[in-house]
Amino acid sequence: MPRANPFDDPRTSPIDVAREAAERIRAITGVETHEIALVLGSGWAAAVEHLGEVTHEIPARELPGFVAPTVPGHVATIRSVRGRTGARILLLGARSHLYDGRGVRAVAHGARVAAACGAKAFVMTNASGGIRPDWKPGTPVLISDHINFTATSPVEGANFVDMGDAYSRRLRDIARQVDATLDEGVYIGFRGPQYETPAEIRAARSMGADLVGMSTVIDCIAAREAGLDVLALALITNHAAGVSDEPLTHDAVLAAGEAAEPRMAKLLADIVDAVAKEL
Ligand code: 8IG
Repeated sequence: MPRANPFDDPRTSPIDVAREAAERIRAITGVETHEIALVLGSGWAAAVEHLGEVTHEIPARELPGFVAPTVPGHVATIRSVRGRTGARILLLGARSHLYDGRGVRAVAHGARVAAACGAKAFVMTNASGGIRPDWKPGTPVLISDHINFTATSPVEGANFVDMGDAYSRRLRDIARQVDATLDEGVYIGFRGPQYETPAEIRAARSMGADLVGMSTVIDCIAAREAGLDVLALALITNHAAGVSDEPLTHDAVLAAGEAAEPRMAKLLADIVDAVAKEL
């Protein structure tokens, strides 16, 4: 039997669920404040080796609001890391996506737990499709802004969250101090899980999108609502539909991610160190 989803009851505040999870994390780790929270998407898992020392590893099912992920290549634990600079890093596995069908509250949970753990910076990574033809699979890209094309929001009630600096310019500048060659672009978030049609990608391009995926936008909005600074790094693992002739398969996406993983791991760990020094 799967565990009951606390978000199914509309009377339960998702902020309270996040606070409970954060209290459990504090009790288990003895760490009062995790300054940085980090979400590792597909292709980014190897970064753990470089970040520092993993001091605690908590199965997702032991924390309110988290469940094991449904997709191979996604991880199911929440880890506490003592970073190379001494900063405490909360590593959030068990990310939910809209296509998992657990609702928008489950998707927003990681950002809310990060905020409840005292984080100032919320660093997300993902694998994305490239709309710009010059971005070959294996290219890392900074997300500079997003188009939320999911037709939903994690914000509940009339809270008019400012999204003017959704992907912190300051944090992007810090990332570029680590790697000046990092390109940046506008991410469009679709619900999925089907990939887009070529017509949808042409529409996305004409709206101003440079890369496409099924994560990140909801988490970003929840993070901004909670007052976190957001940095998001995408690994381009495929050309989006119609950008090249190759068919789009999850296996090919995973393979491209794996091939780039050692490079991405070092890059991400260096960026996290640089962010930690500037907190
Ligand atoms: I990796 O081409 C990855 N994730 N929506 N489209 C969407 N999500 C993706 C894609 C893509 N590639």
